[in-house]
Order: sequence, then C-alpha cells, then structure tokens
Amino acid sequence: MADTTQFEVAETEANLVYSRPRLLLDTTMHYCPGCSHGTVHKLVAEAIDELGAEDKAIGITPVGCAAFLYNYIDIDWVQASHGRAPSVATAMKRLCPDKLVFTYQGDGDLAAIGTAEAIHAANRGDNIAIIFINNAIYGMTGGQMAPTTLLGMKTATTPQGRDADLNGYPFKVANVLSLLDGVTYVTRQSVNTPANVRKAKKAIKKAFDNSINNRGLSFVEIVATCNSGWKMSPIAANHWMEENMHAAYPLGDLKDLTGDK
Ligand SMILES: Cc1ncc(C[n+]2csc(CCOP(=O)(O)OP(=O)(O)O)c2C)c(N)n1
Ligand code: SF4
Repeated sequence: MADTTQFEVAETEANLVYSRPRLLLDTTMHYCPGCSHGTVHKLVAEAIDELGAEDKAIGITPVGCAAFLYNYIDIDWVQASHGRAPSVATAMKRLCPDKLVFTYQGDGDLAAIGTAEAIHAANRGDNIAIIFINNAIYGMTGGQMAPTTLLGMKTATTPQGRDADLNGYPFKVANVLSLLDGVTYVTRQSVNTPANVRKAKKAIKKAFDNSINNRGLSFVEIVATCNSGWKMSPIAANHWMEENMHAAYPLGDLKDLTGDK
C-alpha cells in the first residue's frame, strides 16, 4: 500500500515557495504593521544563514524601535545604549577577529546621538558592517525630527515642516562615510518592492561577507518607512518614500573597493 503521508509531505515541499527564514525566531514582532524593520530583519536572518555564519555572527542592537531585534534572530547579540553600537562592535571585532560583527541602527541612534561613534569606527576602518535604517524620523520616541528628516517634512518637533534656517539640512550619512579611507563599501538600498528587497539582501550579504573576511568597514543604508511616525497608511508611506525619500537619498552604490568578492 502506498505511503500517503510521505506523498503528502513530498507534494507540500515541492509546492513550497516561501518559508520563515531558519534563524528568524517564531516570535511576534512588536513593530507597527507596514514598518520596514521587519522586512530588513528577515533579510539579515537570511543573509547570515546563507553565509553559513550562524555561529560567527555577533549583532549589536541600538536604541530605537529596533532595540528588541535580539529577540527575533537566533544569533549572539550585545545591546548597546544610545548610539554606542559601532564602538561596541569595534571591541567585539578586535577581540574576535574571525567573527561577523555588525550593528543595526536607526537614524536617531546612528546619525544623532551616535554620530561620533559611527564616524570614528568608519575612519578607523574597523572590519564591521553597519546596517543603517533611515526612516527620517525618531520612530520609538514619538516622531520627532531626526538629522535625516527631509526639508519641509512635518514631525512632532517640526510641525510647520523642517526649515533649513532653523533646523539645518538632511544629513547624508552614507555620502559622508564614503569619503573616509577606512570605509570600503557604501550602498543605499530600500525595501519598497520585491526587486529592491532582493537588492537590499545582496548588499547586506556582501557587507557581512566583508566583515567575516576583514575587508574594512561596510555601510548599508536602507531608506525605510515609519508609517506611524509619518502618520500614513503603510501603502501611502511606501509611495511617499518613493517620491520623496528616494529623491533626497538616491539608491545605489556610493563606494565599492571590495568588488564581487
Ligand atoms: C526624550 C528622549 N530623548 C532621547 C531618547 C533616546 N532615544 C531612544 S530611541 C530614540 C530615537 C530612535 O530613533 P531612530 O534611531 O531613528 O530609530 P527608530 O525608532 O526610528 O527605528 C532616542 C533618541 C529618549 N529615549 N527619550
Ligand atoms: S514607530 Fe515607526 S519605526 Fe517604530 S515600529 Fe512603528 S513604523 Fe516602525
């Protein structure tokens, strides 16, 4: 008699087009529906798994909405307070040079309170990867202006829109870091379409591979949505990002000294 159970399993596997990344824990995420963080977490988990780096990976988590990232991906983590993630990553990488060491930081964490740490880690050329989520706002603390907030953009602290005379200009972190000698790979990606999700994953994987192989500092900016902070539906936020954020922060590689390695 045919083993119908075996047949059903085989048929299910043949039809499988999508499954939860192996390293992504089966935990409900705390993010608002539509937030980019969840998508990028998935890419981080897949990239580590595909590199076979599960036992090598050490992630450094930020303050901000992604502070609980350590609850979602099954690797080793260190939680760093207020912008200090690149300094903690520097220490981890120098103590464990064969590891994949990366930070995951928002624009408030990296480009405001942690500007010095990011710039000096980059200038030292520490062999770490930085994943930078630029959603142009402080999501966790209630939607205040971030250094990357666009001119004219309304936030809790710029209710009339960001004014250059009063608030300065959007801080183009990737452009600044790409000028530094210790930085070997700088790219700006987004997760607004399936094609861009695939490109973002490729960039994250390359940055992680650079860290494992000690090829200098890699910086992957992901231009992202914060639909709650922007007070939009997820779909409207995606459109708004495409029209406004991608114009101010064009996607693509800004620097690549590591080639196709
Ligand atoms: C009043 C106040 N100022 C500063 C902080 C420190 N802080 C914690 S989260 C955060 C903003 C994080 O924003 P971002 O890094 O852009 O991450 P997001 O939440 O948007 O992902 C800040 C400034 C705080 N908790 N409260
Ligand atoms: S507040 Fe913004 S960044 Fe935070 S989880 Fe919600 S959508 Fe995401």
